[in-house]
Amino acid sequence: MDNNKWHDNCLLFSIKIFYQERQVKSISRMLASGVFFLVSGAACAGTMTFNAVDNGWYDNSGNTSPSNTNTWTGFDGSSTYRNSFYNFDVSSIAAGQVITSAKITFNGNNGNYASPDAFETVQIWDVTSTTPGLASSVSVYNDLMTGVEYGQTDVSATNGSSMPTFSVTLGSAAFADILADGQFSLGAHISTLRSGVNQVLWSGSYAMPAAYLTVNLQPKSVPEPSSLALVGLGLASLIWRRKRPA
Ligand SMILES: [Ca+2]
Ligand SMILES: [Ca+2]
Repeated sequence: MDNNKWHDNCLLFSIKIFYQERQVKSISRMLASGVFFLVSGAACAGTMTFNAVDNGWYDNSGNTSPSNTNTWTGFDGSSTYRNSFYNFDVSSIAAGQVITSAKITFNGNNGNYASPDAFETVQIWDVTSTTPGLASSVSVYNDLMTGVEYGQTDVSATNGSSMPTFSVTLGSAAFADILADGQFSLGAHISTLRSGVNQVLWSGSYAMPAAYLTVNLQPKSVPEPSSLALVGLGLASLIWRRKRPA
């Protein structure tokens, strides 16, 4: 996918340095490079980011509009409540990967903060029903604010101003769901709504994608015993070569 970025260059870089140093007949430099390989490999985790492939809202009557990318979330002050959804294609995460952390980031300047309140609390929920955004459904609306809550944060802005950029860290309960089947969805719900007052986030928004998912992965291939063995093998071959009759 074009919008995925794989940052694991640090491990490749350390392997390259290690093999370059193998050409140098210096035991101390090779030892140093082996240590560098181990330390840098262990310190470099992979990060993948995924732009939402679809986003939108469901209202409390179950209505959604499949072509509408507006993520209006909250209460219109009279009778309509909306939760928003965010779908991600995470199929490019290789099998067997281990997630160490994840978060969703909402892009700023996407509609307005339309609430007289100093802050609103945004909760991020799991999605276990059908993929949101395809058809109207009251059960999808409910799914976007029930089940497993992955995380929440308070969002502050002046009434009527542009929405800020902000992130919500997803708890470890989300990790297995991200890895489950290549498709991952999140629901956003405001838990600080009071009656009779318009309280809406992303009012008048239109961005596609409205958000992106960041997933940090354990380094894939840092088998410390075998890299130690590589260093040992290199040392053994150097010693053998030095002991050979000229
Ligand atoms: Ca749910
Ligand atoms: Ca409120």
